[in-house]
Amino acid sequence: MTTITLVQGDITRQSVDAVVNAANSSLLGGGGVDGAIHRRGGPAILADCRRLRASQYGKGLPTGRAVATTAGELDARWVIHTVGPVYQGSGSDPALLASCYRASLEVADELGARTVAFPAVSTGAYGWPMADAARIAVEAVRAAETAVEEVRFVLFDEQAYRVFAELLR
Ligand code: AR6
Repeated sequence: MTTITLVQGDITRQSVDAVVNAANSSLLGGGGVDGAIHRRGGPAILADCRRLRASQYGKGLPTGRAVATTAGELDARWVIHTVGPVYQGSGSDPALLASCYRASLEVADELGARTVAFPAVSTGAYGWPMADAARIAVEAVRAAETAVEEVRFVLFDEQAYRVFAELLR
């Protein structure tokens, strides 16, 4: 039974088994959550990402997929990198966003992670409207068959927190 919890704050400050990164397919860093994770987690994360690019992800990590690295200096054992879809209005595919959550939880299960912190994937630079992204995220987690005991959504601002809280009421 997976419990969904909500926190307003910075995902890099969470103590969990795995922190999910809203990455891009290059796996080589960026802004938002990605920038914050690499800054606070230190260079070991990027070193692992480069190894992934040099081995099984030569062309990058496809949208909707997930892969784990060390969490470096974060208070976590792993970072699970997932690539959300860029929002494209009516042409956007919610299944790809749902896949980020499902794939991340599959990786968490392979690792044996029991507590996993997620950001609201695709709702920053990738432009997905928060209300829609939150509904997709919660539905995907609820539908997942996983041994993860706690899925913690970490929302950066109060408005995002309220959107998730309303959905979970
Ligand atoms: N903790 C929790 N949430 C955060 C934090 C934080 N430290 N910082 C931002 N958010 P984004 P995306 C929120 O842009 O939309 C990067 O450059 C933010 O307010 O991080 O999936 C990558 O390299 C928003 O609600 O991810 C990619 O190129 C949510 O996290 C691209 O951005 C996601 O915003 C991915 O874009």
